Amino acid sequence: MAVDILIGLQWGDEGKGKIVDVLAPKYDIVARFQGGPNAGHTLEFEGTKHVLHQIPSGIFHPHIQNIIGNGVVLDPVVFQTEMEKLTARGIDAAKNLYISKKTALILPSHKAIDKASEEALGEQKIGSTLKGIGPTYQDKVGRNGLRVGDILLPDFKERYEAAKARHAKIVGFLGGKLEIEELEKQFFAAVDYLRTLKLIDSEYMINEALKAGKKILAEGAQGSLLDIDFGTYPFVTSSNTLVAGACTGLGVAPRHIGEVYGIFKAYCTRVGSGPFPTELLDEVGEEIRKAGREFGSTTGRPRRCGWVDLPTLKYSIMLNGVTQLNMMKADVLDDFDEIKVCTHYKTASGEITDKVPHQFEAEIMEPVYVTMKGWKTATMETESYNQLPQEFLEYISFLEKELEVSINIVSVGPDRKSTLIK
Ligand code: 2SA
Ligand code: MG
Repeated sequence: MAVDILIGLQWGDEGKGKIVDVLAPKYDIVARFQGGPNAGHTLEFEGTKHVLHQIPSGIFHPHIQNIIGNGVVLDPVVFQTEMEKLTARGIDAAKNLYISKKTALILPSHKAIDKASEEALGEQKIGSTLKGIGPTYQDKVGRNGLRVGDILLPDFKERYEAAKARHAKIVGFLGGKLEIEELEKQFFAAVDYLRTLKLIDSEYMINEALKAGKKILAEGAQGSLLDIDFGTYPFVTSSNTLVAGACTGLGVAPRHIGEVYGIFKAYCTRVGSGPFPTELLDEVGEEIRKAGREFGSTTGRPRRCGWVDLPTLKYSIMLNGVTQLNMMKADVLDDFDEIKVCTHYKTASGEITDKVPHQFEAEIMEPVYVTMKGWKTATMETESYNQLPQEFLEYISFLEKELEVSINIVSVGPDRKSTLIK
């Protein structure tokens, strides 16, 4: 048996939450392997919208066990709030949730460092969600971090105080001040709550499940272009968002990786700073933002919008070994006369390439577009893949030919039922 993985191929917000929700019934376990409360996975069904930040999207299915893996960074306060929201909706989340003892803990002082470092960067800021992601991963890699399992130790409070004292110095160095009394109260209350849950060595759970023939889905957060190694550095998040991250973030050997679902939007968005070659700063971009309701589901920030970008998509497909593609939010393009597809970039020296450069800005890459005819038809009510308008099917075929991977699912609306399978 294998672990299938679902990965965002752009800068996040591709609609991963929706696809996990659609695929989930086939799986016994859904696991998160990286990222933390910076993620916002939106699911809509039965007329209600649900946003998950840290809890795997399998939680809405009572037969699925959900794992927060060791590669994740967990904020106990955000987590508790999320759990309470689920309980209020009648979901017994605690019953089906397992958290790795090796998961990194986000402390209130990590959030203070995040804020102080962004302020210190000024114009050069990353556009972080300020959830403490970067500083928590820094502590993990720097071998200073606290982990979920530590809350079970008798000296947890002392460990916490030592970390906080160190963080106070960092915040001071960055020109800020550590003022977290209120947040600390919430933190310790949430840690008490966390202690009541199933804290386990989840690498055993997953590998035993594999042996027993269970089906596992790993749910990526953010997107491939925000990967710490291969993304648009330094405008990235602090984890490996690629398939490889699922191996280290869950304790799964590479030979157990099965299907890789690559999720992308029929256009492209980015939230936060950094290069975005196909960004539309005109009314077309504005139209996409409006039609696609493109606002950050964690921070509410307006997302930058642009046309689909094939060189970066090819890059993500290559790095992840994508076996099938899922194209999301295609209905957002319903009203456009023309739809553009960036197939290549033009460099400062006039060279045409479909390779992603080391640094976009330094190499002054301009998008080269192919223009396609829009379908100008409302697609949300479409009942099957083959009933999609002709121009829509041509758009799909063009992308499939360029990307050399089949587009097996097309989504034409936020609801579970607006999902067309080839
Ligand atoms: P961070 O918070 O330090 O990891 O931010 C670093 C960069 O990664 C981007 N990032 C994201 N991009 C898209 N979606 C994300 N999740 C939320 C959403 C974001 C929101 O679902 O909409 O609500 O604003 C996400 N999380 C991190 C971030 O913008 C920085 O560029
Ligand atoms: Mg999101």
